[in-house]
Amino acid sequence: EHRDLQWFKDARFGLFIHWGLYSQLAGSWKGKRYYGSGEWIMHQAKIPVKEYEQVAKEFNPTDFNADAWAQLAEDAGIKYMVITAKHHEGFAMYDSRVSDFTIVKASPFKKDPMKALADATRKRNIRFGFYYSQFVDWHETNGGGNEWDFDANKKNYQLYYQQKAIPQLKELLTQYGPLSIVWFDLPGGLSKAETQSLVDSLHALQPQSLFSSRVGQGLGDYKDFGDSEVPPVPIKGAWESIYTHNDSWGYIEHDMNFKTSGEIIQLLANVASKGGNLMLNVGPDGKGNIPYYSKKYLEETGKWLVVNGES
Ligand code: JFZ
Repeated sequence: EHRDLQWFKDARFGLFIHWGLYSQLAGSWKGKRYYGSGEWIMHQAKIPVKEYEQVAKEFNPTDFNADAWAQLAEDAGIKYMVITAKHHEGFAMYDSRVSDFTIVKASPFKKDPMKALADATRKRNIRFGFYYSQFVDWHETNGGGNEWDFDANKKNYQLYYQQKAIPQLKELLTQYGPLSIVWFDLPGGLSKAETQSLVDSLHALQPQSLFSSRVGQGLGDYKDFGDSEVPPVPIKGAWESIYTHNDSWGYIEHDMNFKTSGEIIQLLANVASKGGNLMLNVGPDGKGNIPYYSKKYLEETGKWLVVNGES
């Protein structure tokens, strides 16, 4: 297959967005504050599925504005956007028929923000893609990772892939127009042959869509380095470094350790000098607002790029 990697190699700068029910929790559960990766709070606090489901009832991101997010990306000089359609918590941030645990069915918001974002980015020629946690799903009996509610020895990962992950990935690849990227994460539960058939069946739906290396078994279309990792020397081929703007991927109210625009520009230059892309993450809050400092420093970065950058 001849998948077009040129746009990706030329892109240099992507925006990663982690947004889900964890954004509503904002790093706190039952009065206790957590730090690190806010999107891992269900795991950190060992929150039972039944209790975690209640968070959806409080999640109503009425400030969400797809055009404002896409405009910020454009102003920052960003060429592609990847957003969490479903993270490890198992909550679909889009209209899924496969599960009831979705923003449309389980939250008072009732709308599909991913549809709006797909449209808003397309209007601005920003490439669009979804992050999807294909193995880890703490909401499901047979999903990877939740061993506080469910017995690890009784898990049937194949069943989870058949009943949730694959049907949801097919929805994402058929209902949002062209997807430039499907950003898989943390592989598990599948052999190389099974991963190959997963990849083939999904690529059949959108042959041009690039799959991240974390689809597993060396079957991705480009290479992702570990979090906050830049190779020491130039690397050939298509690759990406991922960093988050502060210390967490998902929104944490008490995490103010944001990189300044100067630091973002240095990071961009370092990654670009080695031949790769920087995908920088922001974590919008439970109301749908991108944090003030993320907006400010991204806008400053974009202004610098207009004056000093290539495009
Ligand atoms: C994963 C997720 O668990 C995390 O919540 C976040 O979404 C991040 C972008 O991806 O975490 C990882 C996955 C792989 C590595 C490190 C963290 N790795 O390969 O170094």
